[in-house]
Amino acid sequence: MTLSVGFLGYRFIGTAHANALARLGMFFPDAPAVERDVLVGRDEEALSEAVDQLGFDRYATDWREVVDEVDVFYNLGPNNVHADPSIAALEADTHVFCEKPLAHTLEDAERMTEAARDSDATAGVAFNYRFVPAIQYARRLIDEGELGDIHHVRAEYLQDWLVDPTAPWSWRNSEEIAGSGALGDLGAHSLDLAQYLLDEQITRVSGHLKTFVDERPVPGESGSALDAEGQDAVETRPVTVDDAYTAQVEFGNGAMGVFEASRYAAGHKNSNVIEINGSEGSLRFDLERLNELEVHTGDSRGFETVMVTDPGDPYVDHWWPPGHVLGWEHTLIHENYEFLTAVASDESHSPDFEAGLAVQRILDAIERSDDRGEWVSL
Ligand code: SOE
Repeated sequence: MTLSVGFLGYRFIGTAHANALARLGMFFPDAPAVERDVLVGRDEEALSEAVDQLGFDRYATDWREVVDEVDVFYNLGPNNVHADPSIAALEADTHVFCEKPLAHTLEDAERMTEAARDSDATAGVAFNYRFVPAIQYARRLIDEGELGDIHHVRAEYLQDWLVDPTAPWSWRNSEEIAGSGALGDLGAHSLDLAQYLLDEQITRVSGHLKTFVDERPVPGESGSALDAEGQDAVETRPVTVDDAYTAQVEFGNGAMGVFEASRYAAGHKNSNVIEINGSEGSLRFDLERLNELEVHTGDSRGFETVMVTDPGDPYVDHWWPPGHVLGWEHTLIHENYEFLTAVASDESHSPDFEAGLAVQRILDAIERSDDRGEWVSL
């Protein structure tokens, strides 16, 4: 059976998923065969170029025509278009893989999850960092009790692409479109990772959000924020989301957590770090060194750096000999392998929309906590 696939969205993350589908059969021969059928967007010129570049058969400008024509619908658009197309697809029993965060509002995330519960199709949310070999290795260590009882988590996700006040306005700066800023874009990853690694839900939060630059220039016709003509008179739009957030949280087992994310942290490109401390040991992961895991257990005096590139390590036997390191794009190949395998065998995928909703509830609670200046329970 070949699964026909339609993508809504074809830029950064669309290209990353298209790359994953192109590599899948080569490295995961037991993965279901996939036909990159249709790309959906609004700009026909850009779409027709993307169709060729990403190896699709055709394009369409209305998702309504597509959601029941394909076997699998990938929702890779801005957050405010996650709900309606995904719900329409699920109502047609078309499988849906949706980018994170699940939606731009809690209400939409709830509607999407309801549709997933009522559908016979598989619904997955693309928290790709669960599929880093070192993260799965870390989860195994925690499951096997190597760290003892987990007491403390700290997670930071730092980028610097908004430090420059002339960095152009984009949908990621709009509450109406994105829902939140660093919180939903980056914090969603950390919160999901922590809940996944601990196998525990966050039960209460205290949050703080901050916007450092409150308006940004809109790109001109050249696509540049500072268009050659009128460098002094560029149009600006308000930034209505956070540039950074911090949160303290408590997990169901009583463990405490400290979370932060920023897109305004000079010098940090994509630093997604999580550290977990237990009664018997600790571990630390940094996406910028994703082939490694720092582990402290037993009597060792400090942390040992473990290269997670051996054939027995998660997914590694599909790739290269030990030490021939993997990169960010492999996380998407692994998650697509798992998702499409679940689709082909009519099973649910983990993380599903329930996991996406669980994170959305935390995002919402962090914002409410910031508004009220007090802890909020989930
Ligand atoms: C942009 O901040 C972004 O691409 C996020 O949207 C992704 O989820 C993250 O993986 C990298 O940064």
